[in-house]
Amino acid sequence: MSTPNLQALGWDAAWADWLASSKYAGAAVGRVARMETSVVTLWGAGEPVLAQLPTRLKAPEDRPAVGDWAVFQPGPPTAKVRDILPRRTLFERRAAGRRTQRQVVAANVDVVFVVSGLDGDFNPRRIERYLAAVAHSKARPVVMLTKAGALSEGQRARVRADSEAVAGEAPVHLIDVIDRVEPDAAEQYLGEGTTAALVGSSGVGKSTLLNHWAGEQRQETREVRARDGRGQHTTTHRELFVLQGGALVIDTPGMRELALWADTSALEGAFPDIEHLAGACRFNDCRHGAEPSCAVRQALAQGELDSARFESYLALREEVEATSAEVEAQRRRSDARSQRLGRRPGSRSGRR
Ligand SMILES: Nc1nc2c(ncn2[C@@H]2O[C@H](COP(=O)(O)OP(=O)(O)OP(=O)(O)O)[C@@H](O)[C@H]2O)c(=O)[nH]1
Ligand SMILES: [Mg+2]
Ligand SMILES: [Zn+2]
Repeated sequence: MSTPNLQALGWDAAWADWLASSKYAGAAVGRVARMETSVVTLWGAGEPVLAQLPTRLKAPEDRPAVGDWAVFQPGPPTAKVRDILPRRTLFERRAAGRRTQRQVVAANVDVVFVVSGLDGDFNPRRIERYLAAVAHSKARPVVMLTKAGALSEGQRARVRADSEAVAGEAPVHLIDVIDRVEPDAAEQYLGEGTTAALVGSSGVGKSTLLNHWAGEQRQETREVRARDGRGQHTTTHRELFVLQGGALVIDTPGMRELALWADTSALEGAFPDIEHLAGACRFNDCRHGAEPSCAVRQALAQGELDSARFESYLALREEVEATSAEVEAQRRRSDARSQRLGRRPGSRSGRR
């Protein structure tokens, strides 16, 4: 199989300029199309290249993500990744496990489709959480509510209203690619050279959407479990696909939970209504708790701001702040350790 060329994969003048003025001028580059633990699949140089990662890029938080541009040293014997180009956008989350660290999901994506099924998976709180992660990524969010065919007109209107109330500036689409409800609603976001990612819980129909856009079965899909309506984690790798029209789409495995890796400014992006209200609070660092003249509390009392949405905002803020505090504590501990060992604080070896 021959891979698309660099231009077809989204390589543009700005990427080329970066490379030409870097210490890697003239080196081979490729786009990460698939990621396994220590091997990446790179496209853009004829045949797919399987490249090894250097130690420096092996830690989960430092690893390349699908969508990254990588400078590499071609084989033989084996191709090796030398570096990753600075990312324009990055969808990331907090990794599961005790250690506080991030996990990169998809890089250099223009659009993130937040996919949610209207068959039981639907939950406005989950959409808020995903939108906060998209705001942090700097990509453009689009909410795709799948399996709309089973809903009556009235139910659709209600779901649409509930979703638009939490979607902020993100467009919301109710679709069904099997029962053909607005099956081509996403076309407007899939222009030539655009990179999009599909994210959401297992079983919501991410791979089904990809197959529909591709016009053929590129990814396996599987029914949700009859017992609880949950997906079966059918997709197990993040992978890049090229559509006929020239758009690039990253399909991802369903997430059990999306723990945020973000800063509070991402919440501003996901909760523009609350941010707007906050502009009228007396204190510009108002936490919307017990402060006097809090416009957010006032809007709550007057029923202009939904209390479930405000609770959700507070919970996500707490989560983001707790993670930042843990990261800071981790950094201090490792700097102290480095100093004891006589290393420069913050040096790579000190951070491991
Ligand atoms: N009726 C209907 N069924 C859908 C739609 N989208 C997906 N499905 C069904 O939902 C099930 C799960 O779809 P997948 O595409 O495998 O879901 P996924 O999000 O890729 O799941 P993971 O790979 O596990 O994360 C399949 O049986 C699909 O046929 C839709 O719009 N309408
Ligand atoms: Mg899938
Ligand atoms: Zn306030």
